[in-house]
Amino acid sequence: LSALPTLRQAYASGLAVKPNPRYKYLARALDTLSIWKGDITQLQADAIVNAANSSLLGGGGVDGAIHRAAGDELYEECGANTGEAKITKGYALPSKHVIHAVGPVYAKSKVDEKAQQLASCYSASYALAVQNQCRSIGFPSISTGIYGYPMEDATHIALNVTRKFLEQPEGDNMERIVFVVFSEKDKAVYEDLVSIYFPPE
Ligand code: AR6
Repeated sequence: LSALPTLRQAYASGLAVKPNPRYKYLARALDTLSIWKGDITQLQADAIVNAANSSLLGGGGVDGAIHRAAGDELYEECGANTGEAKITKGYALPSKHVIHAVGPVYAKSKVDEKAQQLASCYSASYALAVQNQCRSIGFPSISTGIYGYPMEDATHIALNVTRKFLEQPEGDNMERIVFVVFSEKDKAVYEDLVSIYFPPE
């Protein structure tokens, strides 16, 4: 984690700014957030979030990668509903915990419902992280792979929920939040939108 540049460092090295007057400078966030292109199974944090399905028995995408890297011990019997999350140990992963969040399958005809479910994945993940004394957490871009959620819309939701979390007292103990992206294209989306929610000083 200490190797990943924080948002403050990213701004200092020239990350472009797209301000939104709705959100004021939130000093702590600049030292808390990172956007990192990489494989989430390599991240060493107190918790990584998995983009799971309701069976919580593994699947493809990031879920498959996490299950392969964690080993056979990672297996949750009872499932979870869309928008919910469950926590397990990380087993062979470098991270201590895995938070299995069940994102929505995108559908254009139900945008509001899908957005609420995706927001609930992020807030439920933060709540579990806090309950389990996690001080660092890595998120993949939930629902934007196999589940088809448009990347930009999903990123607005991830950043907005994160902003709200860091504004609440519950967020006080969270020291590092890493948005793990899997492609340069996805990284550009995060870098483009992050300053709307987390403007520089
Ligand atoms: N590290 C970080 N991000 C990754 C990794 C990785 N190792 N692998 C993929 N991504 P997806 P979903 C990115 O499809 O859309 C599974 O079968 C990927 O580029 O993993 O929520 C589950 O069991 C994308 O941006 O998750 C469910 O059935 C993001 O992670 C279903 O897929 C999410 O893509 C969930 O679909």
